[in-house]
Amino acid sequence: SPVTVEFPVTGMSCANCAMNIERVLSKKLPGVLSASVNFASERVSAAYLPTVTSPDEMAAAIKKAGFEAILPE
Ligand code: 9UX
Repeated sequence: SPVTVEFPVTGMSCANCAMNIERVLSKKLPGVLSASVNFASERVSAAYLPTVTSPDEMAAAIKKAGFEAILPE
């Protein structure tokens, strides 16, 4: 079953950055069902299948795209 996660992401300079991160997560990372990035609050909310992917993989994809995710402990 899907699990949701929410965490901060830093390094966004404009609103299109948020759309870029959404695209990276939802189109390039198998197992991510949906991703929503709020530019103003600098937060990511995502639904994913824990048998397929993980917040660590999301953070790695975000970092590769030039941003920094701050995962919960
Ligand atoms: Mo805005 Mo972000 O011009 O990767 S899209 S800086």
